[in-house]
Amino acid sequence: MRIDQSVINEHNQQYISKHKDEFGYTASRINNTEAILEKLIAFQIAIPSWALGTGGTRFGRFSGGGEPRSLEEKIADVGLLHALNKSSGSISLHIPWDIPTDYISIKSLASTYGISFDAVNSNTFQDQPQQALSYKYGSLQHVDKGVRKQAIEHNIDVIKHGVALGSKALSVWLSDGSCFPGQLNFSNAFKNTLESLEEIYAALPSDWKMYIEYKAFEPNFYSTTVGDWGQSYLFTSKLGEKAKTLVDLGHHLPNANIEQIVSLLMMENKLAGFHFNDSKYGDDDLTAGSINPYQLFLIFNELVQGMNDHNMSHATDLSWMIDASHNVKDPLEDLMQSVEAIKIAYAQALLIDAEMLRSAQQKNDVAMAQEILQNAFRTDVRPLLTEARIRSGASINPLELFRTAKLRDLLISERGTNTIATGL
Ligand code: RM4
Ligand code: MN
Ligand code: MN
Repeated sequence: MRIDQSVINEHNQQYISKHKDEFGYTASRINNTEAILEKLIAFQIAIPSWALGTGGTRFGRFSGGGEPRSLEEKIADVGLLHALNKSSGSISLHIPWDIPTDYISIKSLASTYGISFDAVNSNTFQDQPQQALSYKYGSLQHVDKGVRKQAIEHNIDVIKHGVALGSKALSVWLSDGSCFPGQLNFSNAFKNTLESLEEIYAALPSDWKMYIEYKAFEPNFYSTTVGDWGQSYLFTSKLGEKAKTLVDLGHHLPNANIEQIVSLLMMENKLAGFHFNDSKYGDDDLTAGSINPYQLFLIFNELVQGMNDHNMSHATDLSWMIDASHNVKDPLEDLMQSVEAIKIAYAQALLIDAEMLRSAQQKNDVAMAQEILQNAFRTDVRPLLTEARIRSGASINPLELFRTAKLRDLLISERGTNTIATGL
C-alpha cells in the first residue's frame, strides 16, 4: 500500500498556520535553526525487518492484524513509514527470517519507496529446519568445530545476500554463553569465538564493516560470551579496523552509564552505532525514549560531541537503527514514536553550546554544567522536527495522519487479520 503525496499535503494544509506560529517562536529562541534543520533532514534511522509485526513474550502474543506477510510487504511498511516521516529510509534484514530470492526485483521495489538496505544480520541463535547441527550450546564459541564451521558459513552467506542488496555491514549478535557454572570454559569460548569471527572478517568486502553487538544476558543466564562492551571491544580491537562495537540500549545491566560507554568507544574510534529502544528492567525492547528520555538525550550529547571532535558526518558515519518489539501497540505507530523520540534527543543535543559546557567543566562549575544540559533537554524542539518534515515532503503529524487516513484498516483489508510477520 502506498500513500499518495496529495493526502499528505492536504493533511499538512490543515495544520500549517498553527505550525508556523510554533516554529516561529522556537526559531526565535535559538541561534542555529537552519543548521539544525539541515541535520535533522539528513538524519535517517533504519527499520529492522523483524519489528514490523506484533512482538510477544514467552507468555503470549496478541496480533493486531494486517502484519506484512512477506519481505515485499515489509518493504511496503517501511516505505509507508518513510513517506510519513522521511526519516526511515532504510531496512535492515535478518537472515534467514527474511531471505531475498530475486535481488533485482527486491532492490527495485525498495527504490520505488526511496528505501535502501542497511546492515544485514545473521542468526545463529535459533536452529533452522534443514540445519545439520544444533546451536543449543552456542555457535561461534562451540566446542565442536563442525558447529563453528556451520555458523561461520552462515555468516558468510549473509554477507553475500548483503552484497547483492547493497548493504555495507554485517551485524553479529551471538546468544553464545552458558546457563550454569561449570558448563563453559570461558577463555576457550572466547578464543573459539575470536577464531570464528576472524574467518568471517576475512570474508568481508573491503568497503564493509562488521558490528559486534554485546548483551549482558538472555537467552543464556549465567554467562554470555559477548556480554558487555569490554568483551565486544576486545573482539573488535583484535579483529581490525572494519570491526566495531554495536550498542543496543537494552543490552546492559541495570543502571549502566551508557553515555560513558559511548564516549569511550568514540574516543577509540570503535563505535559502530546503535540499536535504539528503551527499557525498565532488561532487554525490554520498548519504544525509544518511552521510559528514560533524559538518558537518550545524554547519549546524544556524547554522540554529537564525539562526532564533532572526530569530524564525522552525523548522518552517515555511524549506524542508526531501531531494535524494538511491539507487544501492545500498532508496530507502525510504535516505530513512528521511536523515530520521533530519537530525533528529539538528537535535536536537543544539537542545542548544547559545547564551548560553554567545556568551560564549565574546566572551571569545575558543576551547577552550570547541569544548567547547560538541562536547558537544552527542556527545550521543546518538536516544531523543529515538524519543520524538517515539512521541508522534506513528509507529514506534519505522521501518527495522526496514520490514524485519520485509517492506514491500518487498509492494511488489514489488503492482508487480512490473521497474518504473522516473521521475526521475534
Ligand atoms: C537480540 C539483539 C539482536 C537482534 C535479536 C533479534 O536481543 O538485540 O540485535 O537481532 O535480538
Ligand atoms: Mn539489537
Ligand atoms: Mn536485544
